[in-house]
Amino acid sequence: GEPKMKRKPDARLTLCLVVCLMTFLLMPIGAVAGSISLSYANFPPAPTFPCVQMERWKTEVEKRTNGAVSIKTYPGGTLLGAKEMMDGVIAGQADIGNLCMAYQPGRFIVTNATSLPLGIPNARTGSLVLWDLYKKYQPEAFSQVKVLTMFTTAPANIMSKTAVRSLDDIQGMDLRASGGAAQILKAWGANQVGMPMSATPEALQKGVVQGLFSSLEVMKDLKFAESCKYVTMTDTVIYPFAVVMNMDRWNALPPEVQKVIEDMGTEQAEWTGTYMDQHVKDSMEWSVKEQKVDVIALDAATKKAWDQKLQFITDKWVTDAKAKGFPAEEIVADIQKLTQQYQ
Ligand code: 3IO
Repeated sequence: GEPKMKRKPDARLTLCLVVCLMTFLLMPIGAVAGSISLSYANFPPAPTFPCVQMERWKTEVEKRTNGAVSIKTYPGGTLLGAKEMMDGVIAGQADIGNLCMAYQPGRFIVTNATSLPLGIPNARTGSLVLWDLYKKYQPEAFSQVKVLTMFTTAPANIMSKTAVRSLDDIQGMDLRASGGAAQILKAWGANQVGMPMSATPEALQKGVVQGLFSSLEVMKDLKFAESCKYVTMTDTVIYPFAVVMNMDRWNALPPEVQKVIEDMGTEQAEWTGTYMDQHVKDSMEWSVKEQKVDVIALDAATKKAWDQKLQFITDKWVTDAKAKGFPAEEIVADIQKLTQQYQ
């Protein structure tokens, strides 16, 4: 088989050359592979949803710019931590950063209104509502950066080491939450402990907190099901996130690259919400099956009593936000209207 053996590599080489040539000819002018390199910082560990969406965005941007842009991702707070994300991106310590707006409640007033108890039912709806709200109000809080996309978690529930079946059970319990969700824990009588998600595994392990209030995909992604054997279903509020880019780095991008990235804003919000909603289901299936987690549903009367405790929160937010000059009632009405539209 000598002659046969020889023909094979030749054919392959020809094919390779043709493909390379075609790829080169199809590349937009100026698109030299990897000529633009961007860093992307993220605060939680790699298996969590903010990092999964980051990797998806990286892959898509690299593909859609034909390799002109290459993105180096930094999960786990290795480039910027949870609370330094916004200022770090403004200062150019990272080109792009993903932040949870709940960690700075007073800084992102308009967008954090999505974490009022207004009944956003899932992450897909929440993400599309938040992104529309951002585009409509273009809040001053983001004037120093380019916002690439926004998304939310699924609604928060209580994950705890001991069972929470009633308001009595939750009184004085040390539970971790941030931002809008923190106020809700307080309203129910828990001892709310504030910290970013990235600090929570250690706090649970050391016994600083007895549980947390967040979306349930972390039961699997951060293995909380190993210590929190109870989940109380409250489906109360979402946590809002933003992906922001350093303004000078954005302005320096070629227009065709800017277009690829801008065209992905809504798509990435929806992709992340959809991923989150599915992943919550997967996480809870695993938690119940493999980790023997007990899922507690509140009966109608109990749920009503819990919800009643939250009624003052939106009214208080409206009063405070109005005093600061925001069109607070309009913002709340928009969130409600958009929620209806997308759900
Ligand atoms: C979150 C933050 C980082 C990684 C996974 C996460 N799942 C839900 C959140 C929401 C949040 O920021 C928080 O602190 O509960």
